[in-house]
Amino acid sequence: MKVQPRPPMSPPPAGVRRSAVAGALAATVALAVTNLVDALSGSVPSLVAVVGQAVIRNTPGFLSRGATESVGTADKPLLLALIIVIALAVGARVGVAARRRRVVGDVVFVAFGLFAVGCAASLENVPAGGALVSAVLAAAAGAVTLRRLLTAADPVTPPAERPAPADPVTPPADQVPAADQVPAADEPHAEPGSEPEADAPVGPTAWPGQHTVSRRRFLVAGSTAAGGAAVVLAGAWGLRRGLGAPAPQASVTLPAARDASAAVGQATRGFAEVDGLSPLITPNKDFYRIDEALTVPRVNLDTWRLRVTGMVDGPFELSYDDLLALPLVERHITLSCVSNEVGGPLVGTARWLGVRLADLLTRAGVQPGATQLVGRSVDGFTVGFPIEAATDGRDAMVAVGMNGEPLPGGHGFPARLVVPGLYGYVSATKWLKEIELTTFEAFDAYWIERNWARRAPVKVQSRIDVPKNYGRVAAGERTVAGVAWAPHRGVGRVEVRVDQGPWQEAALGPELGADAWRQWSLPWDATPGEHVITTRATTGDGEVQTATRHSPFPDGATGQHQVNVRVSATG
Ligand SMILES: Nc1nc2c(c(=O)[nH]1)N[C@H]1C(S)=C(S)[C@@H](COP(=O)(O)O)O[C@H]1N2
Ligand SMILES: [Mo]
Repeated sequence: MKVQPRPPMSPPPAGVRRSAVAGALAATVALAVTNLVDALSGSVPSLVAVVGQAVIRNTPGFLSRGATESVGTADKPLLLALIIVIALAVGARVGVAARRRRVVGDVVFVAFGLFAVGCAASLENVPAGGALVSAVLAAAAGAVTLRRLLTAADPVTPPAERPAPADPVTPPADQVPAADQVPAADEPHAEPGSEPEADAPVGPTAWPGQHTVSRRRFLVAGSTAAGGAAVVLAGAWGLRRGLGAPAPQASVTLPAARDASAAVGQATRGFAEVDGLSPLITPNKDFYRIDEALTVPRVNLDTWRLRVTGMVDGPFELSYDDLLALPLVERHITLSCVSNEVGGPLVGTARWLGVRLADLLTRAGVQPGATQLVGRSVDGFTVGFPIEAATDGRDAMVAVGMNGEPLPGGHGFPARLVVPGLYGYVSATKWLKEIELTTFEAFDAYWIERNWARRAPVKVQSRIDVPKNYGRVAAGERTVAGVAWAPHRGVGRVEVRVDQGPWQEAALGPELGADAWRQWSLPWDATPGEHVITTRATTGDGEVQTATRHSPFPDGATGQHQVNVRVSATG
């Protein structure tokens, strides 16, 4: 299609409303194309995701905290939806602007493409060349669609020279494009006429039937564009759902641990009979997921390497197979998020299989003066924690397995850090690619740059799972039950208090080691009325969970979990 400016004898421009629809549809087509590139390439995220990721990276800490506090883990879908809405709104506006000067549309689509490529270039794991291809295809598809739709939206006008058609309803066939044929933008039209702003042109140049014909033509062109976008999106979806390559985990067989954690077997059943109590081991599909990755980073196992670098005598790198060939340990470790509110869901316990960090550090030879271990992800996310947490005897590891399976994509495949006793944001890098030994003076990790605390040991917490907050129960013999954790130090005791009554010691479930949470339960003779149940835990080394409430920022929430329960008289 030629992209020259319209000749002076151009017909009146399309109506505002149709032009806006045309612009929004063109934007939809452009976004759909980037979605297809995503599905086909497996490595170039859709440009919506690319822009969204750049937005996340550039959002100041206090703003992202506000977002998480107000909408929680819905923040990512909301961000994506917002970007799509903005893109369609801008598209609509551009459609209106381009109805007189088509080139405006071309310019804006190219500008959006360049903007997306700029965003991609700022992200570590988005191939710039791939993003460029995606942007070029999207800009071309968007610009061409817009031109075609605007032309289809142009009012159909009879030639000035000819008399009005004899048939008052049907204009001469040669003046009316067939309904399914979208004329080129520069197709000559004879009648400059007046410039109607409305979709139904009336006035001296209108002829009977004109409105119907032009409307039908636009409807056909518009539905073709919408249908095309739908087909492209469905194709992309299908490709991602199984028609494409199988998940890389499928080709992995994990070796057994040389040194498996004790007490798995029967013990892992825990207090299975208490309805509503968290299972002792959190199934992978139920394990909370927190990260700033808008789309799960996809790692090519053939080229992926884990590098140990920085203040070490002998830096080295490992392939996935190298890593699996090292001695593996398997441990139950409770992982929790610093953003977890008292009583919140951002905590879970898994059986992690991996290589002890201490082994890797011994091999590298940490130089004196190094204080901080930085874990870097393929997408540029970083954590940092004191090197002692890897060398003081605890089972800090580079994990490759979670509950007997290769790490799921959302939990860091192919490898991640797990450090007992530290919140995830300072320790648990997923999609790990580099372990760098450095100092705290030399480097601030991702969330430290956003003002969260540099040191973040997990605070002792106990959570009531049963009964539910604001739940109703019938009077009689009930059970109060939950989980308590103080990874690395262990849980020594859990206590429960009903209303202002005495603290009562709960029974503890099976012990999976100091790094894993404990289930607990206590029989409760529930009497009719409203009750407040409170719990607190004490660590293995004697620290009692404080009642003082504090928000998660900057180093983890404190306070005791309480639930309100209404007990109804039986019968
Ligand atoms: N690459 C990467 N790793 C990451 C994060 C992230 O944003 N990116 N978030 C961390 C945080 S804040 C937490 S709490 C844990 C959560 O791990 P999970 O999603 O497997 O539960 O991952 C950590 N590792
Ligand atoms: Mo977190």
